Amino acid sequence: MTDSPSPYALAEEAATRLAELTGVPRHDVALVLGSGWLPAAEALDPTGENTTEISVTDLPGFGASAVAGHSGKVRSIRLPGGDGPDGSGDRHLLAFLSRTHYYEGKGVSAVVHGVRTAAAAGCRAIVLTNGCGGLKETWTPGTPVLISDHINLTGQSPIVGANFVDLTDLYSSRLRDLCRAVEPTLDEGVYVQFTGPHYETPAEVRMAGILGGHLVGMSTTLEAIAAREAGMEILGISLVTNLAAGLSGEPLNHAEVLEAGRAAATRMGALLGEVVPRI
Ligand code: 8IG
Repeated sequence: MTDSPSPYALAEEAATRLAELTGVPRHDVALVLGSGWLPAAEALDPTGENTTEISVTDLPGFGASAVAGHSGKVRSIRLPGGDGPDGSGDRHLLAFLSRTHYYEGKGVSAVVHGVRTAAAAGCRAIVLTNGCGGLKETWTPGTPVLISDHINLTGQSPIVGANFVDLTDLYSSRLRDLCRAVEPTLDEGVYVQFTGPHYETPAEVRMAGILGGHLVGMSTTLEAIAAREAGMEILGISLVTNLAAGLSGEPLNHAEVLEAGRAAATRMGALLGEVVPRI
């Protein structure tokens, strides 16, 4: 039997195939869309004329999604504004329309394969978005919050081997400042990743608060660690779609998540449309 390629080598293979399928030799910025974010992402290229879409399953290392209705598409989008900061021609965004979650049980390397593929494709920065629960009563459903730091409660790391990666300023203060230059009222908070797929108990939400958390969700932290390992600059934006369990007196349901995303799409689309080309 031959050894399977390392996760890093597999990402190189995926990036090579991505360049062939999109005709874009290198990408500059990556975007991962969380729950409720798809409508906002449409604002990055409303006509679709600057977009090429492929299925992730056409790239090495991406399995078919277990979640019905999760299309598993990735878009290559030529960014407006022509030359990048260094005057080197058109810049391209690599947008993953969905992600692999830890709770799918495919392992941590599957969770971060998109991030590593983006790095291998040339991306120097990544925007990680998610839908999550909020611990502050003032964050009504549909409120975007910048991630300032995280607490990873999965007990896992995506890093293979003795690579002691520094996570200071993991969520770039430069990119958070860039967002606030566009939208000065943006709040920020510490994101706590639980494994899911169940939501938290009210006691777990209180624990997250005692630990210093403000946002609770089921993604993002492992991806951020892999992105930092790969040398990328990271922007994390949470869309608070619900008050965390026990804070509203109502049970949580997935429908309100999707509805909050739809309601906030215009605001989030404007934010992404302003921020992404400036990264
Ligand atoms: I959307 O309240 C969404 N995702 N863990 N808790 C967790 N994940 C979430 C929540 C939430 N809302």
